Amino acid sequence: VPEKFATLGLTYDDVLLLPGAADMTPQDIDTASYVSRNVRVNVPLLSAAMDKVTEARMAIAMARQGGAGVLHRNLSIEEQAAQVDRVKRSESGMVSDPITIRPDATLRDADELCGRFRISGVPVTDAAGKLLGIVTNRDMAFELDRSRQVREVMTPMPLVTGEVGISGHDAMELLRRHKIEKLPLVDSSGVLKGLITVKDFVKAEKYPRAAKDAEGRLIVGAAVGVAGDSYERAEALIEAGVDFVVVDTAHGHSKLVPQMAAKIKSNYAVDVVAGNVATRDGAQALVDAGVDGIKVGVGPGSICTTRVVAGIGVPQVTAIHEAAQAARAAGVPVIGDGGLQYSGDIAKALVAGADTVMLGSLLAGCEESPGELLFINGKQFKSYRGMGSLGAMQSRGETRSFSKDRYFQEEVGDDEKLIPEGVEGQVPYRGPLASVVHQLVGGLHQSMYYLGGRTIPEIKERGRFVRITAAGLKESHPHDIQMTTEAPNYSRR
Ligand code: RVP
Repeated sequence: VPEKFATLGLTYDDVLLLPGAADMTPQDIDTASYVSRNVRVNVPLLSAAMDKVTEARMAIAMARQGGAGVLHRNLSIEEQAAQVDRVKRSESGMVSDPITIRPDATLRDADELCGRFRISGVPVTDAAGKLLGIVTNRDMAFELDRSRQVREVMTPMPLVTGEVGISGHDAMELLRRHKIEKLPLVDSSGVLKGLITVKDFVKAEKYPRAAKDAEGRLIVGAAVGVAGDSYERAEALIEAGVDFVVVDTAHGHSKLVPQMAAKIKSNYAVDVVAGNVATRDGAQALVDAGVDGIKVGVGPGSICTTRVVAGIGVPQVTAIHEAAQAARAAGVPVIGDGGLQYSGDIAKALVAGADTVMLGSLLAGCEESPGELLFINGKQFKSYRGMGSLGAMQSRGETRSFSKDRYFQEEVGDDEKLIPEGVEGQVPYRGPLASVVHQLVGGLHQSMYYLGGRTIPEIKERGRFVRITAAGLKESHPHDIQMTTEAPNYSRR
């Protein structure tokens, strides 16, 4: 008979990391890690698949900072796939499948296209894809009659073009020499094959740590469920170029999750992350299903009430450590999802066995998260809520909620009968993501130096914990002082 009581469950506030010998300099530190078997990031941070945290804008910002966003799924398949598309097109060495327009389209059409994709000009092609010209802001700005055709105002061929496969350096030279912003790439028969823009070079310099795929496009993940048309959702996301699909449920140790993961994997060469689990057995079941990453966390989330509503969960440091026992042996990366409050919690999660962490509340207050700024008593906030909260699960008018099945309540017809497992609220406004990530990654650098590890695999190997008491936790936080100035990385909760 198995033991009735598992080991003592510990979480972030129950432990500290022991300082270790550091035979290195802070400059040696490298924070790169893996989200899943084939998806590498430069900082081990993911933004949560929640409707108040990650849409395209946050995902773009996260990838530019070196991590990745996981697009939430509380919206239609078309909308979510369009967001993947926006991230994948946002920045790249070369756009391999550029947006184009036909010569008989109107300027109004061109305006609409540029607005939708936030671009400043579009190559003009015929039905066979042959490049006829380019229409940019410069061609369009002074044209009052928006019903005129693109062919009448475009800059026609011959244009300065490059060959497919041109080096970044040569492309930049051409842009510079001809003082142009866009370089279409064509094959020997004049068919448009790609586009290089000056903006991409500027961004590459501005975001040197950006997490990118083999083609230089930003990395992005997206969540799917297990019910209804979830498989069609996965197909649409993959079609749009998503780097990893996350089979996202509150109970990953249920047969539907490995089934969905296996179905996607058997048909597509895309990384599939699945979760959430909080035990070794739960992780093993996902390893056996062949997943590429395992997401760990049942109940640690700041907005989560699963542990009180259902009495279920495992304190997060123990959950990560247990799950990692199964995952590590199989070479499957682990994501520590939820419950992080301070930068120091990142290193604790990694030493416990995670490869990356997923953040909700720490990022919900950023400029780039969905939702308006709220002003309350002169202070700025942004709203944040659990995906299992009433607000997120309720259908509003015409809009259907797609997050009910995360909590197995797809079949509940009447919104009054839902059993919420999350709450709704607000978090302080924190400004642009870049400054928040700067503090989080800076804190992680400090942790790694104290631990004496150059890389994340090294700190996972070498890091040791000490368990602390309530008195130890009190000693950890500022004490015996009345704080007068907010630190950018510390506020008491
Ligand atoms: P936190 O960072 O502590 O805010 O936690 C975020 C995580 O909480 C999410 O990534 C998700 O796993 C979990 N979550 C989201 N909604 C709910 C809920 O309604 N219970 N929980």
